[in-house]
Amino acid sequence: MAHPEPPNFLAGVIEGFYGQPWNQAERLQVFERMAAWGLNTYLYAPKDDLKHRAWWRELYTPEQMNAFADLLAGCQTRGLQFIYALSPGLDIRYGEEAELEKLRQRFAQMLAAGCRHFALLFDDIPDRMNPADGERFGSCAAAQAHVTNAMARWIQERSPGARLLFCPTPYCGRMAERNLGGANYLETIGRELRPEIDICWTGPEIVSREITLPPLHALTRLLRRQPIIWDNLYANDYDGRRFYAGPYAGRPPELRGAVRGVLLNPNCEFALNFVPLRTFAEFLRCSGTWEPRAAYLSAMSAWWPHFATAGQPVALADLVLLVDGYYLPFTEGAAAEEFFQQTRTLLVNDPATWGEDAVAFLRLSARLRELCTRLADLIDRPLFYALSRRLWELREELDLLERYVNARMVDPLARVACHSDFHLPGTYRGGLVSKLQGLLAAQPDGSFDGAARP
Ligand code: GDL
Repeated sequence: MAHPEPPNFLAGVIEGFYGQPWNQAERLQVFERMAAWGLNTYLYAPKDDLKHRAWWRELYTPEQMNAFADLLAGCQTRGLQFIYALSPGLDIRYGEEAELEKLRQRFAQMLAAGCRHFALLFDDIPDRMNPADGERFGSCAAAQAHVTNAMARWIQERSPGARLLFCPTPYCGRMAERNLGGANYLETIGRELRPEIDICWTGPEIVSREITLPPLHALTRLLRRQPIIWDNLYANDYDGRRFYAGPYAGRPPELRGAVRGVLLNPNCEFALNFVPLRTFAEFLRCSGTWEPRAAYLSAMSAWWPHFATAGQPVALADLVLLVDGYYLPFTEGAAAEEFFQQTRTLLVNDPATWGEDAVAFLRLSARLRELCTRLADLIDRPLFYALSRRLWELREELDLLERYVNARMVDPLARVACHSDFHLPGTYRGGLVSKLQGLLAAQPDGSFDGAARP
């Protein structure tokens, strides 16, 4: 079958996070949304598919290949391109022909199922090689360029016009500054990697609050090509307590002209990616200035029908208040930020002066807590399961704060200790991780101080 030429600008989704990969139904659903919203590329790279990384030499079973064939068909019928990624960097011996042969076998299996585009990822690996490779190549960059170029030639012969993506070992500004991967890594890659190979980049940080143009221009000169942004803005695999459902933000619309593509590596929980993908797709299409809050509110209205319940309905304003608390890694949404600031001010003030402020806090907190309870009746169970631990935790904190405020209101001057039978030592904020978290205090400048807490 004739394949359409791939679009030059890659816009889409990377399933590239740590943790449980999405299931087949979720992937097909993401394809549906991507096609509806004008995205064109899905990159398969779940870190914890054993055969993507740890067991990169192992062929898939026929059953696993059937599942891939369905995914490939799912992309093809929707005009999306499917990119299959392998991450061999944990233990590959770059100079050995047998290792290249393993890579060819893995890609041949995917080619036979109809896959045309590929990626080799060298992120999150040890930045050293075995002595034989060190002697032959001199640097990780040269070794990776050798393997990737060889695979590029091999793929082109079998899949003319194929895209091949490469993720460098230093894949963000901070890592490059620290010379991860060795001195002059990016220069070497820029010089030695065939020019048609795309290079992934996450911005100044692994999770970049902002991605601006001047550093990208410098990077483009170094790499001798524009990069592809692997955007971790919404990735939440590094913090199980959070998810991000705020608007795509911190990137100028001009970004689109400075890179070969932008691919989003989103929340692990598939159900929580509605607003991220929708606002991201809208950002890529927008002309003029980008208004993240407006895009968010419009996406929230579109997401709202997914919150139908078997019990009391959920008001859109309440939902916005909740999701504002799970917005972006570095920012809360306006309603959540205001609630937090008001609560903090209340608690530092003398309870004798609280008056209406305490009543306002109790009203808003109860509204949010009530919403958390109501969401247990969500008809969309995967959505509820994705939310439930966070809802539980939030409800518990609100409940404790309300008990505290109520206790102080009864007798503002007594300052008797506040106890709650629902927040007892051991079961409330207990466990090893919590204890370890208490050992070091994060300072405002990002450093840590062990002396700050006894
Ligand atoms: C990373 C990993 C990615 C992970 C993300 C967020 C890249 C290139 N690699 O470093 O798999 O999901 O951070 O934790 O971003």
